[in-house]
Amino acid sequence: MASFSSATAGVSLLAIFMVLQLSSVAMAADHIVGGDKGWTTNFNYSEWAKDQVFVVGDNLVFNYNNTKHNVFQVNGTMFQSCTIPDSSNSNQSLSSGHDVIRLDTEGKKWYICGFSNHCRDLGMKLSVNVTPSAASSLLSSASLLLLVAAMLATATISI
Ligand SMILES: [Cu+2]
Repeated sequence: MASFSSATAGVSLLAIFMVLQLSSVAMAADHIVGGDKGWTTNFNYSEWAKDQVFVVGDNLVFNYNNTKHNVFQVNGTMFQSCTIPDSSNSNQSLSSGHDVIRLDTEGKKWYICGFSNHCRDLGMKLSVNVTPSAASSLLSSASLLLLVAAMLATATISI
């Protein structure tokens, strides 16, 4: 009976540990676009993005002077050619100066500044590749480990 309760305690502890680890992994990261420089002219955003891992659930944070810049999410073709979306379609433009964009889906996303030649000539274009959440794959490996732990516990009890 004593070995049963200690095994149960061991499995419970393991389960708690797994849940804690899972929640830290699942926590969304904020990516401050351009770091301290923010969203501005003459900054290499492809260099900046290259060193980051963007995961579904993370946020992109655009900090900028909203009298000089804004943020448009565009498609790949518009990104390449720096085509600014029709200004009558104003709901596509973000202009608060502190915009937080949640990366809800995986795949490529493109952002440009809609002010004059900022995208075309001054480098205000950002492309990110969003990868699937790590939590879902980790969850299955965690439950597998729990299963193994439960089996070991059962084996201990039967001895
Ligand atoms: Cu701009």
